[in-house]
Amino acid sequence: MTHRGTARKTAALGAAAIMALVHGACAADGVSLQTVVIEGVAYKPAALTVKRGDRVKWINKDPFPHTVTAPGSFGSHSIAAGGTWTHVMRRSGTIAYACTLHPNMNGTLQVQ
Ligand SMILES: [Cu+2]
Repeated sequence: MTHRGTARKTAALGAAAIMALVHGACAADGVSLQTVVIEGVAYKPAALTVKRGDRVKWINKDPFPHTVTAPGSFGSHSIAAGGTWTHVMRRSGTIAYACTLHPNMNGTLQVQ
C-alpha cells in the first residue's frame, strides 16, 4: 500500500517536471518556440530571426505536403497536410531553405 502511494507521488512529480520544462521553453530561460506557417505555397514569414537554441515549428496549413529543406543544415522530408515539423537551431548563421516539392517556395532563417 505504501509502495503504491509512493509510485503515484513519483508520477505526479514527473508530470510537474514536464510542465516546468514546457513552461521554461516559453520564456523563463530565453529559449522560445517560433512558428512559421506554410500556407498558399509560401512560408509565412519567409524571413525569420531566431536565437541559437530556439525551436522553430513549421505548420503546414495547405491541403498537400511540403518540405522544409536546407541542405547541410536540416531537412524535414514531407510534412503532410495539417502536419507540423519542429527543429532546434543549434548553429548561428543565415540558413536558406526551400521546399523540394515546390522550388519557388523559399525561406530564410537568421540564427543569432
Ligand atoms: Cu511545398
